[in-house]
Amino acid sequence: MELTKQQFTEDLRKSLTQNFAKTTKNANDQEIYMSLARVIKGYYSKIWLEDNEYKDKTAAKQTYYFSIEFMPGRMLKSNLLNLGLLQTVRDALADIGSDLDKISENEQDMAIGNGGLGRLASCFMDSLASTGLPGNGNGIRYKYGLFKQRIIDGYQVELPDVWLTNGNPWEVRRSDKAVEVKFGGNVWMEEIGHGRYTPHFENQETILAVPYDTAMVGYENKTVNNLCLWRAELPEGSEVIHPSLDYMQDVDTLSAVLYPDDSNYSGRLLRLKQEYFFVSAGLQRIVNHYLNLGLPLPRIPEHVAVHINDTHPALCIPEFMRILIDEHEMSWESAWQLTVKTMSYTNHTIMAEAMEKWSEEMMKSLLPRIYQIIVEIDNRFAKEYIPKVGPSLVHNTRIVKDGKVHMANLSIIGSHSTNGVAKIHSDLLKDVVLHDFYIIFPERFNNKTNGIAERRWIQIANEELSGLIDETIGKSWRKDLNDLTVLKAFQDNDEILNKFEAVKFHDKERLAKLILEKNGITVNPNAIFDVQVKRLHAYKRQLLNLLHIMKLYFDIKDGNAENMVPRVFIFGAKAAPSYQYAKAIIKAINEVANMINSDTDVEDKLKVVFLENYNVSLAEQIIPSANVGEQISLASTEASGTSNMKFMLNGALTIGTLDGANIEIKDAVGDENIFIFGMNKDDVLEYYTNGRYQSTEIYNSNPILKRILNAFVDGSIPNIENEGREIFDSMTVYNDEYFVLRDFDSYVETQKRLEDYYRDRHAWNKSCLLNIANAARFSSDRTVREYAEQIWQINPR
Ligand code: GPV
Repeated sequence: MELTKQQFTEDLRKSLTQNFAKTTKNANDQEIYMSLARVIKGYYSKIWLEDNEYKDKTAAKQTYYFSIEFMPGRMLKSNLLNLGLLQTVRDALADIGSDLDKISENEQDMAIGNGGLGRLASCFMDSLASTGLPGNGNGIRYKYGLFKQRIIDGYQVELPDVWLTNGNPWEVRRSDKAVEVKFGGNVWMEEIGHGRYTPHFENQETILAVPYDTAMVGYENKTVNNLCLWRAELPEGSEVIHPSLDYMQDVDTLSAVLYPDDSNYSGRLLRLKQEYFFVSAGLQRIVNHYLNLGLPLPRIPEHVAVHINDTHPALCIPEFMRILIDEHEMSWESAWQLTVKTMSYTNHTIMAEAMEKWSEEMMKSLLPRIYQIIVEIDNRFAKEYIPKVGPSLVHNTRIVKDGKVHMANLSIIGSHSTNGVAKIHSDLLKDVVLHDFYIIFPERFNNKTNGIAERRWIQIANEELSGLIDETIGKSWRKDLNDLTVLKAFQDNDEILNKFEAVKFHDKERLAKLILEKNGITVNPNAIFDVQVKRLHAYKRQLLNLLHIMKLYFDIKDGNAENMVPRVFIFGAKAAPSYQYAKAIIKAINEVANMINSDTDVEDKLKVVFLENYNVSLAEQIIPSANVGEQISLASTEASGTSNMKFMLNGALTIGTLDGANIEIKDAVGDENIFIFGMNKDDVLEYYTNGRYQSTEIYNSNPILKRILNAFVDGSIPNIENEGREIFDSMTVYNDEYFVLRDFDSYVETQKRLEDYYRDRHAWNKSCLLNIANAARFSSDRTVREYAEQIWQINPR
């Protein structure tokens, strides 16, 4: 939008006076942040209103992306960038003696997600709006987001994330759009003539769902979509005359906390309640809005697409059926057709421990009517498909069996599209994990490789690199990332390559400063910055990284590291609070770090840094300064990964396995510009089928590994008596579930090759440039366009 510095400064002054009775002279940064946010909200609200009117007028089809997690991070700079005001506001603030970056730090990260899945949802929100696609989010407004992590004595300690205390200036509470969601009680069917039945209910618990809307502002266009987050409240009025304390507490806890488990199924009643809560509220709002436009219900799939982000919102399927059948007297057959047409589903993992399977008992008592509908869906599925494909395939794919409701099965059977999040992952779904479904519904399966919102991950996170790209190839890449390919023309231009190297060096200096402030460790910006940032999981193999660090440490101690290129290993990772093993790894990383960083033999050849409380805004500081991104999951376990794409876009080289999107990154950049090691998925599957892996054989025959692993239990690494034993046993007694020892040698060799390559500044810088130049296909703009065309059938404005 058009705005002068003067106009903006005037608006900010007004806002400060109106909201805080302050001036630009005596306001503190928090007050400036709040006032500034309100001014910005004022700017985009006109566009928001206008786009809502446009959407209603045209009734064009819209997508509703249901996700139990979102991770937008900070909104201030993102909104400024997308409105085209970043520079104007930065300059205007500087004029009044303020600094936008400092002001921005007063915004609490909106961290209502765990990791990749939640961040993907937010990248999609940005990309939907920025490509002009009508697509909205639907989720939960958790009072407490993902816990804050402190490291105390090397241990992870969790603190509550109280992000709403100062208020959230971006959200709009819409009490007029509140709906009721009902739980428990008894349900029975009564005949209403002509063989039709209708459900009757008693003793249900009613909870009020109130939506809080947040504008998702598109990049320099007219689109503003909505992120709708639901809060549980006590319904006012007649139904509940004397609410019991228990009931009031129930209501309060429902939307209080995000479950802190990533890629892990918890099975708790409250979680099921959360799932139904935001699903029911979201669908009610959608149907109400649709009917208010005067459109006929049987045509709803022409106007509405509902996306189920992993199985957490899978109850969309029976709930949509309930609304159509019970509330709008539609026949089962018609309702089912509409449901399958409206729904689509993304699977984000093949790991068994993440698969949601709710106990029938729990489902029946918490959601009696929904349970009935699920059983009916299941019976009809069996009846229809046993004659077509035989009893054994149907048994394998049934929704209700062994006393459990299988949510992935429900999602596939009740939707028209099931996609994985990278080629290898989608292939594994078709060929292995969901093979039986693939035989029954081959046309439903497809791939949508993940992507990232380049606006946040380069334009905001790396302004200096963005500026250099502008200078080199012009600014058009900011609108269309494909234009980055123009950079290829400069791959042998040393003058340009040196400029890119200089920017990376500045980024590293900035991170070095942060590391000194936060951890008190001095790191050398000339060292290789080697970064692994992601949730802590055994399958992601942070331990493999740590074992290699120990190898380098012993090399130094043995005097075998004369010519070693100095390295700084940087970690950021949260462990689920109840995930013992992951917490043991965090402790081990921190103790190894202390040991190495305080050893005077090491000098600045090797440093290890664990940055606490990894989150979106910390990622924005870390990723630009990486030389190397670690993507070292066991092949076949990481569905896609998305930090791999962020590193690439910021000119870091990947060291990784043939897993997830690493494979497509390799295809995009070519073998010379990525460091691949370890087993591939077929090697892994082969071990699974022949069952012949013996980690102790490797332990006993590899003296380097033996020495490293022994250091975990013989006191060489101090202060990890219990954790060291747990890790040692996992590698030996428990047979190394994720083949860390099996891939160790290959990893070490590849790290060595990487180090040698780094010495060749021209070759290295060229590879970095080629990573940036080929990053466009990992833009989430590309991803959402594919969803829009191939799954949702929605069009850009
Ligand atoms: I399931 N993922 C996640 O962050 N949380 C989950 O509960 C589940 C999956 C992740 C995958 O692990 C990543 O490989 C993937 O890139 C990401 O989802 C987005 O698709």
